[in-house]
Amino acid sequence: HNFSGSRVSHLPTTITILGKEYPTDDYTNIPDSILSRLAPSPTLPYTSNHPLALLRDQIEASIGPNYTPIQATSPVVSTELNFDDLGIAADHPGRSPTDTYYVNRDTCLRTHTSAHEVQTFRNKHERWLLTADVYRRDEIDASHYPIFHQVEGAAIFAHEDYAPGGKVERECIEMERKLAGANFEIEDVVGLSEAGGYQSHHDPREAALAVRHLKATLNGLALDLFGERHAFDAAQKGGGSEPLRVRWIPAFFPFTSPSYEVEVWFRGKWLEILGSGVVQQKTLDKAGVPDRLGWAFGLGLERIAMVLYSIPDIRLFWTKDPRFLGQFASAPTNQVSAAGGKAPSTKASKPKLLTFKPYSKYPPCYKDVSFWLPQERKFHENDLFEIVRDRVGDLVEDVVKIDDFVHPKTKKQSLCYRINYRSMDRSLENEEVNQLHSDVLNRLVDQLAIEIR
Ligand code: FA5
Ligand code: MG
Repeated sequence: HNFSGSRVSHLPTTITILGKEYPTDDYTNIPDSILSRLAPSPTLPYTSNHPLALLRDQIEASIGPNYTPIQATSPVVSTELNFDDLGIAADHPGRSPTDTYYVNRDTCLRTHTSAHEVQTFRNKHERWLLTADVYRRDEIDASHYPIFHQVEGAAIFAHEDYAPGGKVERECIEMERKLAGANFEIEDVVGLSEAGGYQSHHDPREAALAVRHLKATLNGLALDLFGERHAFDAAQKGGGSEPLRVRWIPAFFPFTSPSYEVEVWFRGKWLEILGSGVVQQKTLDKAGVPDRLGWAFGLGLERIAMVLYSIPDIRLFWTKDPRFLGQFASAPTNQVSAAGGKAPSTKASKPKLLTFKPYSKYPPCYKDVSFWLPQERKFHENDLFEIVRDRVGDLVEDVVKIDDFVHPKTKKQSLCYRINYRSMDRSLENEEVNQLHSDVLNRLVDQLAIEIR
């Protein structure tokens, strides 16, 4: 059952993570490059002047004081919390060791913030926003990184709150009134059945009201995050009054029904910002709050920050280069106005329109690796990416497959990948790149049993 080619060879029988010892097994696949960066709580979204922190602040401000902000703890979670409690079946592709980092068969690095839904509801939080670092084995390019950050938001209510004229309805009316006055266009691309339909044990009137509350809340968030920026861009182009467009697309998540993805039309593209839906009652039962009904969403901070602040490469979030961080210093909060009095705080509005000015790019240096696949075992390209990441770290910009063919006689399959080496912060020496590349080749041969051509 050795699914993962990059499983550490000569694996010790236990590993220690954040001071705790775990037994290893045939699922264990966390490389040192990841282990060395695990922390007892998320860091970047709580680092002052960091774009992820600015964005988290904006999200918390937009969703409002009714929602408790929660900073997650250790990323090490049980597979029960990350998958089983959320109805993610044992054979779901996201659970494969090619996609998930496992400490062992029962323990993994959280792949999403939804891993904390059951605990957070169990702790009697009814409206909350939880921020965490999440981990996924994935490809290598300007928009993928094995560690990224999500914010999970949720609201659950008692049945009495769903009564006609009750709390939920009143809040919907208030949020919708605000949205009606904005330059905003909402497209519901979605049929209820495509989105999974209401859960059979829910009162359809209550479920419909939960969806209405979810939509009003997240449309408000989209408008707060993108509206001003969008209007500013349009004015720059002399356009002026183009509305901000948001659309709701049917989606599937095992832990919500109905389920939606929200996209925003921004700079000529539909940008997916989050997944959401009405929480499966099984999750709430598991959390000990079977008498509640409500919604949840999960969004990725990096993707939104990259678009909002024009950050061209996801590796930049990890740099300590002052040419990056210096650009995100918040506006002073107690400026003195021309009239002599204290001006109102500009903290909330200034970073929103901040645009990163890229500093010069250092020269790239690419190297190709061509190889025959072994016939006796499965190859998954995430294993190759992992080996490159583990050795090269942030000095790899992307890895792209450039050739794939099967030899007509031997039936052996050949692949060729191009590894693009480039630092964000400095010029790489030839010798350094040669050394990195030769180490990568050795590890690929060693761990994936491939044959270099
Ligand atoms: C989830 O992770 C669900 N847990 C979201 C959810 C929560 C649904 C609660 C329903 C209820 P997904 O894998 O699509 O779903 O990721 C959610 C968001 O995270 C995406 O919309 C995207 O903004 C971001 N995201 C996903 N993968 C990446 C990635 N590799 N890099 C950066 N951001 C990502
Ligand atoms: Mg998705």
